[in-house]
Order: sequence, then structure tokens, then C-alpha cells
Amino acid sequence: QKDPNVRDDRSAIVHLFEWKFSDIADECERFLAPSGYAGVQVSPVHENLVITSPDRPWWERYQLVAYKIFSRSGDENAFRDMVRRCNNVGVRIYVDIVLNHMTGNAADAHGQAGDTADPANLQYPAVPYGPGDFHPQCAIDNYNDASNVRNCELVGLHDLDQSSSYVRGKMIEYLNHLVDCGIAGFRVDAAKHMWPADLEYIYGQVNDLNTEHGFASGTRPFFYQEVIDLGGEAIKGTEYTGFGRVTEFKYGAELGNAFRGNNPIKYLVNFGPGWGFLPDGDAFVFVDNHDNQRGHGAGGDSILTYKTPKLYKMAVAFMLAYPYGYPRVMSSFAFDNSDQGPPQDGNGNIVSPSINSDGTCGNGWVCEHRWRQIFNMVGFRNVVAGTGLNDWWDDGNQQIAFCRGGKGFIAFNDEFNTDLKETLQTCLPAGTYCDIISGSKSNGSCTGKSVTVGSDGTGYIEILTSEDDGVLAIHDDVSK
Ligand code: LAG
Ligand code: CA
Repeated sequence: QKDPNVRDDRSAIVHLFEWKFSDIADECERFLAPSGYAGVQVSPVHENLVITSPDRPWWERYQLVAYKIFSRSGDENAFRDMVRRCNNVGVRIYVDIVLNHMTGNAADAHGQAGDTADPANLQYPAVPYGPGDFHPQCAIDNYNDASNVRNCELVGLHDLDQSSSYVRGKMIEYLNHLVDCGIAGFRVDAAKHMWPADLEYIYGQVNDLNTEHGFASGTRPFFYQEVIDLGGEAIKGTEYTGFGRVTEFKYGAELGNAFRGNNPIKYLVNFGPGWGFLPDGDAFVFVDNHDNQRGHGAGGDSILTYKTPKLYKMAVAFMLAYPYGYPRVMSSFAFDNSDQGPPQDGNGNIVSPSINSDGTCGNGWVCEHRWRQIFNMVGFRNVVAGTGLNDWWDDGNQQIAFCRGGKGFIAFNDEFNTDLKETLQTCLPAGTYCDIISGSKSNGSCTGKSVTVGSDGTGYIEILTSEDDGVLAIHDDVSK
């Protein structure tokens, strides 16, 4: 289904890429719940192939040896403990599931839990799967041919046959195991490479969510499916929207293009279906993901990441302020090459993020979700939930502003040389508001810029090009 099953007062999830389960549990309690995050996407939890050349790349997590919950993020006990602790503070867990394939060829193939496989002979005894459970081997080489894309191997990954009742049964068993643990939904990896009818069948056999974890009885799991559809290919995202949301890859590509200055941001006024994107209720949106932040997947050079922080924060603020799709915030580890895995110690164990006194992360973790400009905008989205977009203003080019009902106001200055100095309609009741981008309200005083709104709803807004951030946002929560 398309509903993320989140708490009513929360409205955005975060991908804690490659985090350990015990660290995620801590993060739910100490940061995500207090900041208003609705949920966490975790990296694949199954037993994956251990890859040592290159040394433990992040993408080993996308090669399966078994459906056991056992990875460098933790074992089943750690997973169950995390789900319970996060649910207890109202933060939902979504699991990245890989149903399309098992591993590529590898010598001495073994998984994180010690299970072995013989990929060249399509033998995966820990499931077990054998040659009859896979499609006949061929390479994906023609994106104009849906059968080639769905029945052949994606970058040499052995392609499972989801039309087989035995294969479906194993997948359904795995998904039900995760549901039993208390999760709220699934990110479906490589959905484009599977037949929509097979996925619809599998989803339909998954149990309702576990009521012991606070879900109302009869609640269906949330499915958001990774389908890269930038247009011009045989397979369309809309083939999958009958039974779940679909990742809208045009969103991050176009947003990056606009904030990089290649397309005036004034055109973002109808960002969504007006741009040829999926309908609001079908779309799952993000500025970058674990693939395209490092040149994998789709979107190319226009994608913004933590490496270009000023523009990145503007794009994320836009995503969280603008009413379209269900948003996911990316949280990364720092990398300089596209294979590099998460921070690890000499024994290959993932190192936990350290938390600095200013709330940011260390030990190689970027933790974009802890950047003030980002988590304060998660709070903004929660405050303005249920309102529409009104009082759009632009300068005809790279400066825009808009209101969300009478609850929130945001302005962007994406000009390189022109300051924004305007008296604009904020739609807020008269009063003095604290800009949540340049600072926060703490102990009754504002650490950033303040905006005074008059009885006519207007206020003087200033965003200088010399400032650290090109955004200003105010909202009508209790503290102003
Ligand atoms: C996805 N979406 O459809 C994931 O978001 C993406 O991260 C996965 O690819 C892909 N599907 C398969 O689950 C990643 C890397 C690939 C990597 C693959 C398997 O982007 O580069 O392939 O995971 O680990 C790697 C090598 C290939 C090799 C293959 C098989 O890079 O050169 O052919 O493994 O051995
Ligand atoms: Ca396939």
C-alpha cells in the first residue's frame, strides 16, 4: 500500500545508510523522535556476500546469500531490539528488500553469517535455491525491451524467477519474518527488474503489520518501489503504482538542475505532475540516494549531495517545505571513491558514529539528518502538514518564496550575486518569528535571524548571498 504507516504528527523518513542496528536504536531515542522524524530506512538486513576486493564495498549488501537477518549492521536479536525501541518512541522502520537477485559470480562465496554458496552453479543452499529457481542466464542490455530488463541479469547478479511458487514462497516467508519483527514497510530494490504482477502477488501475501508494535489491526505494510524511470524506456513507473509508491527519480535530478542554476527555480511553482512526475500520492521523493550520490543509479551530474552543502541544504529544504510526494532524507558516511564502504575498524566491524558537542557526527559519518537546516525543516513539514501551497512569490528567476496555509513561510535566494531584500506576504499571524535555518529557538531566544510579521501578514525578508544558507523559514509552532 501507499500509506507509510507513520504517526499522525510526523511526515518524513531518513535513510541511515549502513548504520548498525544498535546505533539506530540509540538514534531513534536520543535524536529522531525528539526532532520529529517519522521513520528510518535501514540498509538491507539479509545475509550478504562478503566481498574483500575491493575491501568491503557498500554494494556487497545488495548480493544475497540467505534471507537470514545477519549483516554488518547486526543480527536478528539486534534488529528486533532496534525495531522495538524505535517503535516505542514512534519511529517506524522500513527494510530495503532485495528480491530480484542473489549474488554475482564469486570464488569461495560466503556470507556474513558463514553460509556458503556456489554462484557459478546457481547453488544457494542456505535458502535453499538451485538452478531451477533462476531465469535462464542472459545480460540486461536493452532497456527498450521489458523482458530483457526483467528476465536477464542486472550487472551479472543471478536473476530469480518470481513467477515460481517456490521462489515466491521463500520471499513471502522472509517478508513475514520482518513483519513479525515489527517493521512498517519495505523499500523494494530493483523493482523495475521484476514483473509488476509477480510483485503484486507477493505483496498481497504478506501479513498485516504486527499489532504488538502499536499498529492498528488490519494495517497493510507500506511498499515503496525502486523504479528508475527518467522516460524513454520500455518500463514505466506507473506500471507499479497500483500497489505501492514508486521512487520518482526525475525529482532529485530536476531539483539539482534548478538549484545549480541551470533552470530558474521560479519554475518549481508546480513541481510535481506539472513536470511530468508521478501523482502526489504515488510518489516517493528524495534529493539524493545511496546510489546517485556516488554516480551509481540515475540522475548523473545534476544530483546534489552533502559535498555541495549550501545548494544541498536548499534542495532538501525545498523538498521538505513543498507539498509533493513522501520524502526521504539521506544520511551518509563520507566517501572519496564510489566503492568505499562505511567506516570500519581493523576487523571489518562497522564503527559507530560519534556525536560531537554541537550535535553533528564524527568517525566518518556525515549525518545530514543532524544538520540544523535539515532537521528543523522536518519540524517545519510536521507543523504545516495538511495545508496547501499559497502566496507564491518569485523574482522571475532564482528567488522564490511561498506559504503553507497560515502555518509556515519559506524563502530561497539562489542568485549568485543578488541579495534578497523584500517585504513579502508570510501568511502568519502578527508576531516575531525565529528563522529555523540560520538558528533555532532555544531557552526563549532566537539564535538566528528574526522576522517581524505585521497585522497584514507581511514581513521584511532578507537573505544575503554572503550568508551560509540561501533559505529562510519560519513557522507558527507554539514557540514562534
Ligand atoms: C539497486 N537498485 O536497483 C540498488 O539501489 C543498487 O545499489 C544495486 O547495485 C542494484 N540495485 C542491485 O541490487 C549495487 C551497485 C552495483 C553492484 C551491485 C551488487 O550499484 O555496482 O554491482 O550493487 O553488489 C557489483 C559490481 C558489478 C558486478 C556485480 C556482480 O559493481 O561490477 O557485476 O557486483 O558481481
Ligand atoms: Ca529480474
